[in-house]
Amino acid sequence: MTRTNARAVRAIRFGGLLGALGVLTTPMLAAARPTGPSVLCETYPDAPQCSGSLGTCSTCHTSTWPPAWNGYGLAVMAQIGEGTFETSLPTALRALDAIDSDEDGVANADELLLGTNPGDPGDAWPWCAPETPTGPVPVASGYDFERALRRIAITYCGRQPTYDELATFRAGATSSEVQYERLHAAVDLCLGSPTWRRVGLRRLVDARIRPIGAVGASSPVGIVIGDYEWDYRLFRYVMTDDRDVRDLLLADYHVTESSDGTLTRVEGRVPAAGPTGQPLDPERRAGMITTSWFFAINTMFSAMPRTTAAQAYRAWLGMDIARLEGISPIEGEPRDVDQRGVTQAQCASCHSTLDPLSYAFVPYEGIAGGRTGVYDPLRGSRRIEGWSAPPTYLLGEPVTDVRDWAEHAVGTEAFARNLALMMFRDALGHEPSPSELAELRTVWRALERDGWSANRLVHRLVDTQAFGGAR
Ligand SMILES: [Ca+2]
Ligand SMILES: [Ca+2]
Repeated sequence: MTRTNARAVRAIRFGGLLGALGVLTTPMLAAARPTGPSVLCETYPDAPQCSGSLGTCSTCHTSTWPPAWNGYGLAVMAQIGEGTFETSLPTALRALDAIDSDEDGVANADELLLGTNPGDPGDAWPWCAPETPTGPVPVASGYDFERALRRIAITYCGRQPTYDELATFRAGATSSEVQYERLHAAVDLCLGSPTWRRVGLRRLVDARIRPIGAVGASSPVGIVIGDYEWDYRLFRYVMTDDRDVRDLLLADYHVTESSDGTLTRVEGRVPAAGPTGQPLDPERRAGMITTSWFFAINTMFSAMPRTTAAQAYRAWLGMDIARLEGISPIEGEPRDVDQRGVTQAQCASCHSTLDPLSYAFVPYEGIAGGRTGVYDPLRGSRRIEGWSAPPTYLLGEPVTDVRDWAEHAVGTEAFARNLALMMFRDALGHEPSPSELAELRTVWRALERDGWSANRLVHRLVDTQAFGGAR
């Protein structure tokens, strides 16, 4: 902390909250702290926002530039004592555990551990507030097998169960063991159905691939920037038949489809006259984050592929830097390699994470006709003056290239959490509540033990109270 900031912080501490308000609105004296979320997570390792993720600046901030704090953030700043921000923050946080800074009826520490925002009165779980009568708390009171069966049929078979199916399910099912076996047989049946393999999985990944029909391979106006069907086929292939889901980021192959829907792996490059092929050598490939469509739609014409790295981080690790998630600043960054002014305070808090996350993607072409998505080690020096290929970092770890980026990524809890959340939202249509998230944690933590199979993940999801609990 600079001497100026230390003075500001002392002024806040001794001046109380109203005094703090005056000081904090002076940008010269106070700034958003990108290290805040990681220190908060070290202090509250069991907070849901810290499990398989890095926390978010919005716990304390309403804005990082100009820096603005919510009521909780202001209270925290008022508690900061001597020493650096990082060393005094844990004590400051703990001092406010029993306080209800946003006056929504739930104490700060309880909010952090339940996954709601202690600085936002509109964000609280109603059953946590004391004015709410105890119960009905969403706690297990049994499991409704028929309810789960209906959800399985709709989510994975794309339809309601038929009268005959329900009758068969009920017939002679005198024990929960029998119902359990029948339920999981239905899961296997639906996950193997053409509806799930061809339609459901496409829907599941739409937001991550971001197809744009107007410029896809079947462009009605003849402007083609890439063919996202490669992306859909790869996703569907990896997510079926108990394959290793880490191939979402590690696949060095492509996938074709026959007319009967059979997906087949193909090796090497896929040549094409325009941008519809896959031009990368296998050693430059990293699954969904190195398809030619991925570079076309994200890098586009930019020299510095910040959007590309941000999308890889958001889509496959579940952290959205634009929403101040996954901030993991690197010392000396951003160095502003392309003179975009990202070292200015309003940009630096995100770009100290984003820029070093992006450098490894620089050698991959964006939209460039027949060269779309090619790997060109000289691209950086061609496109960025004074390019020196600075080191790339993912979650604070140095990585050598995009392949290494992907290998680090699939080893993080964030990768497994993101997959489990993707399946949860698809099946239940909402974000997990605190108790559901706690349950879901056991689902994603079993992924490695289950051989990294998406189908096994669905079976575990079906077993949760969130999926089939009686309500
Ligand atoms: Ca509160
Ligand atoms: Ca709250």
